[in-house]
Amino acid sequence: PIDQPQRVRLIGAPCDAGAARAGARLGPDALRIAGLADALAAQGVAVQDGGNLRGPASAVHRQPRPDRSGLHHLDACVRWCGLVHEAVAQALAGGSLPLLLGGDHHLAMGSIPAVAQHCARQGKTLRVVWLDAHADCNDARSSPSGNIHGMPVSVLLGHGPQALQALARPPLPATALRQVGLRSVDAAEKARIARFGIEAYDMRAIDELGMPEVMRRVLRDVHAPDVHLHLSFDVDFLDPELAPGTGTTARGGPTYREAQLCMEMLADTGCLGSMDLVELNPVLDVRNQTAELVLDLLQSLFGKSTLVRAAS
Ligand code: 6HN
Ligand code: MN
Ligand code: MN
Ligand code: MN
Repeated sequence: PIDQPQRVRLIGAPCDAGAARAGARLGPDALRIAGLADALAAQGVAVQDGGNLRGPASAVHRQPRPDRSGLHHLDACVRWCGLVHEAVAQALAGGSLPLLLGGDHHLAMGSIPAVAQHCARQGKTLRVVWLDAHADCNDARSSPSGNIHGMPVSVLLGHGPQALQALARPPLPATALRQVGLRSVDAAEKARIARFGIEAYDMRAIDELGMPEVMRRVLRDVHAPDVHLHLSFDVDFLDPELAPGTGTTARGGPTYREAQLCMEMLADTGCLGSMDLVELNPVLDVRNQTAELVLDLLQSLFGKSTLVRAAS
């Protein structure tokens, strides 16, 4: 129940320098072609498309080994994060909800610190909900791949590779972060989640507790008006049978309804203030179905409901 239409600014970041394979750079346009602006407008959102950021080009072929830093495409990732940080900060300062269209998940090291700085200025409490099959909690040493999209959570909490630390100021307290949907976690990440004290819900938790209880726990302290909710949505959170268009799929993800309910419960908080929509890879998709599914979910996130609901 808001009287002014919510203003959303689309920020395209066509970059896959942090990913395992090329193609996520096409994500922003696949979402536009699927009808992103219209889908949001149908929910009464005032959409402003800021177009795509222009950053360093990524190579199509992977270098055989990470550079001497142990990280693939480090310089490109750092530069992209800087561009994203600036664009997100500007959108927030202008009173819009920045919707970052990735691009791969390393870009969250650009968006989330900008959001954290905004929250600090506004005296708001930041809560980050991270929907992902993966924990994204490696550092250069523990990473099995050297791919930077597997590292943003470590960096955001102040523990990642030195070369990326400057991006994440201020570091988030672990209590600000909640992860949901995990099912592909490296051994070192598993240890780190426990050590950092990250509140994480894997697929077993969703199976045992059910999505409603998981989301009630995740959102227990997410209440308007003093909380800013940032959603970091990795498309591989979804089950790959529903959402094949992403680079690092993991089977056994949430069902269609579980994913919808998750969006509906996030919407009910009224706290959503910014979002990353990342890891859509149209090269791997079938007839843009993953982009279309994501729009369906976004409509729920922006308030679509089947029936009129009593205020809770
Ligand atoms: N993502 N844990 C694996 C790695 O290479 O570090 C996979 C990371 C996937 C990251 O999907 O955003
Ligand atoms: Mn991710
Ligand atoms: Mn800043
Ligand atoms: Mn992932």
